[in-house]
Amino acid sequence: LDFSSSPFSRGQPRVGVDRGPDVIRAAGLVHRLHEQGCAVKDYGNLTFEEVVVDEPVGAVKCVRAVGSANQRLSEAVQNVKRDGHTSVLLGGDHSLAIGSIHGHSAAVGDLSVVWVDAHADINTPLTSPTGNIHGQPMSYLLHELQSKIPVLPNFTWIKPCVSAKDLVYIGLRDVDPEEHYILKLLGVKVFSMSAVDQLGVARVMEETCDYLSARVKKPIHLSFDIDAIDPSITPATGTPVVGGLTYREGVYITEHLCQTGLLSAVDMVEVNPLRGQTEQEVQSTVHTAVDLLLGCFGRRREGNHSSDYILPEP
Ligand code: EXY
Ligand code: MN
Ligand code: MN
Ligand code: MN
Repeated sequence: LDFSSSPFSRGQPRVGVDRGPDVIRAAGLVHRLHEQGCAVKDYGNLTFEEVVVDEPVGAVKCVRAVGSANQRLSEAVQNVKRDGHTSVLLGGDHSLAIGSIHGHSAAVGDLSVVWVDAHADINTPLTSPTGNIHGQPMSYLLHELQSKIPVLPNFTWIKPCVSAKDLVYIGLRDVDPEEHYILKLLGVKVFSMSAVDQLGVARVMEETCDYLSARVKKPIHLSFDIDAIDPSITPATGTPVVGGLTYREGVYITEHLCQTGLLSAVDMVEVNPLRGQTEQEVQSTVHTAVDLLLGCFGRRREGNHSSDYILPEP
């Protein structure tokens, strides 16, 4: 698997989320993936051209910077996928899902998207209450919302590439009224925290995979926002919301998706080391992000061993 990491924060107003990739690396992610038998290539941080003048367009902030960074990211992800690798994006804020999903789809065609988040991130530029693009990425990617998206500078390269029927949300608990309207209008499959409480995570994952593979089995893009996990475990993030997934529920989601054999790209976003009150809060957030990624790539809590292991003889 190949990393494209994007120390990018302009999809939201808080400093520090651009340091997410470096703290996740410093926690030994690449080494631990190697240990569990994954061939890993780390491309290092992508660099983005500086956008000097970036006045809001309507209410939407940092449009040009977000547009050009995602164009660069999309190309990086396309290269990784065309080389036949699994793409891992370390963010950065969740606006990066635009380039990550766009690039993934440009290389492999139709995708299933599993979006694990406290938030739906499906505001259009015209419904957004904040103007922050990290609350909007899905709106640019869905075919069904194309007619609701105004022309924006540096966004014209984006082609909608996901169908509403191929999208599943898990963990939602902070959805704006306009977003709720959109989810109902498009009939998007949502497992909110209420559904996780009701069904349990095992049934949520079973139903997620049944739903997504009911027609054809498509490659899966997992977009994991660390704020999906409860802030008692992952507090170092920009928009924490109480009542989230437990560590175990989060890891179960990754183990289950790994077992499908269809996981083709993963985003791990919104880790912000500057939002932790203490070093312990930062470490807990970062270690959880690492464990979720290890779960995506084969780590099992029952234990693992390589297929060529030979028990030593005395
Ligand atoms: N729904 C709010 C907005 O659109 O601004 C909050 C979005 C927070 C997004 C976080 C990263 O997932
Ligand atoms: Mn390669
Ligand atoms: Mn998000
Ligand atoms: Mn979120």
